[in-house]
Amino acid sequence: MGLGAAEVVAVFTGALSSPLLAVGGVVVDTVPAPVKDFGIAVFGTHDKTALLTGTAVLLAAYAALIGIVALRSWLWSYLGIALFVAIGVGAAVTRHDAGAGAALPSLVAGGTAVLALRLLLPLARDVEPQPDLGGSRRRFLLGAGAAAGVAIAGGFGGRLLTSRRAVTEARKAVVLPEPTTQAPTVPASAVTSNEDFYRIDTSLYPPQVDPSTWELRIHGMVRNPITITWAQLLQRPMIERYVTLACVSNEVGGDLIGNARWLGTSLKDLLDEADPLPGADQVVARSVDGWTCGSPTAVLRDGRDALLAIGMNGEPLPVPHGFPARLVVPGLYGYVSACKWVTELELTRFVDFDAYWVPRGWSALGPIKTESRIDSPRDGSKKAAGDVMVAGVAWAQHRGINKVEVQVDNGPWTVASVAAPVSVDTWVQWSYRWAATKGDHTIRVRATDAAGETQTSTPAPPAPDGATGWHSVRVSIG
Ligand SMILES: Nc1nc2c(c(=O)[nH]1)N[C@H]1C(S)=C(S)[C@@H](COP(=O)(O)O)O[C@H]1N2
Ligand SMILES: [Mo]
Repeated sequence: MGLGAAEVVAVFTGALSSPLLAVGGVVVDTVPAPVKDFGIAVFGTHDKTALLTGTAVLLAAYAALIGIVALRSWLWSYLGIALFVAIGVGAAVTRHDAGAGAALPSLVAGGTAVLALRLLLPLARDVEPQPDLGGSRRRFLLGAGAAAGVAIAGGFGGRLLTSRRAVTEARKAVVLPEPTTQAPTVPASAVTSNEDFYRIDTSLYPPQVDPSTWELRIHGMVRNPITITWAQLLQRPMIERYVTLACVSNEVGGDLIGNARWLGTSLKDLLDEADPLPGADQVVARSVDGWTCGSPTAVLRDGRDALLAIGMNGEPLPVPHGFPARLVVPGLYGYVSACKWVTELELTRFVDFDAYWVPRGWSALGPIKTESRIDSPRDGSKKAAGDVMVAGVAWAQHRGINKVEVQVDNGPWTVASVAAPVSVDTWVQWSYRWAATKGDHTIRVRATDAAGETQTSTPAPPAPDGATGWHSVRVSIG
């Protein structure tokens, strides 16, 4: 009941002040890397749901324990609730940008828990001495059931109201400016829709940023600190580009990669205006929720289409993808470049500042590695003998793909046909017509980038700077 009440209060004090989300956020920020990697390996992009469900189950067990303790000692049960409140308050007030009311949901949760205990305990006491007489068990179960009902209604009602208060309306009202330079048209099959685009971030509830109050501040080691508002951003020249975004956690053959049409203004131009001081080799982008990433200043200024993006596939950025503004940098993994809900760019030096993932064991520099993937046929599938189309994607952002080769079993490497690349910053689609013969076969793929470098066969895990190895699938031909 406490948690349910807290969700209702958090409608007004901010989603992240809910004890469940605040404590969950602390867990996300502090779990040791192996535990986090295990969570992602087991639950994939459902890791957040898994974390919140697990926490709720643990807390239900804790509440039951408090109830049992209360049958023997009020003092200990109150201390148990106080501990729960202390953890909730501690987590909520120490989150980045915590508001004045951050402690309130946890405090109300504690008060509600005490109240629930006082109401239910007398009913529970009646059960003990004479379990089968006078319907005492039934009264207790009814009381407990009613409490659970109120709790669930509060919890879900609160979350529903929170989503109503979200920036959905503000997002709908945004009219994207026309691009000054347009992206070429590309086949729909080479574009990932916003719905299918992978989502990776540390936030348990996506930050709700109203464009009317949004600002981007560029400061630190610059001659000319600048701040731009949403209205000023919309006035800037906008370019439209297809850029393939990839997550460093993507396993060989994985799907934490997507290609979208981004609309945004040149990051290089913004940085030129701020005029970085010599030696400022790192641009730290900071999100409204305190998350940071660091990109090499030289990379952002080398002329590639590094964007302060506001549009994704013709729409304002979806909220989980960074509305109203985020960074998109071709050639760098997301964790070192793609800051969503961005509000600050701080020019600094790599020796002076470690962004979010660096102390957690990931490399400070994260250029995307040349990789390729087989999408069809699927691993483990069965096909009839004869012509089988083998197809997939290959990427080497900002270098470009030169060649894709396919190998069946231990046969020769054969060059696959590659669709005309959109740009060096996007993946390419490749295909190979295979004359499949009866039996079990292994198909492998490897790509060579435009610098002539062939994707390494040596398998490496995602940490610390991206997975390597050749993707293969096993197919049985009958
Ligand atoms: N604010 C914020 N931005 C973030 C992250 C984050 O945790 N918080 N994660 C980054 C990572 S690791 C990746 S791979 C990309 C993913 O972007 P997407 O969710 O739009 O696909 O966002 C990046 N930007
Ligand atoms: Mo990532």
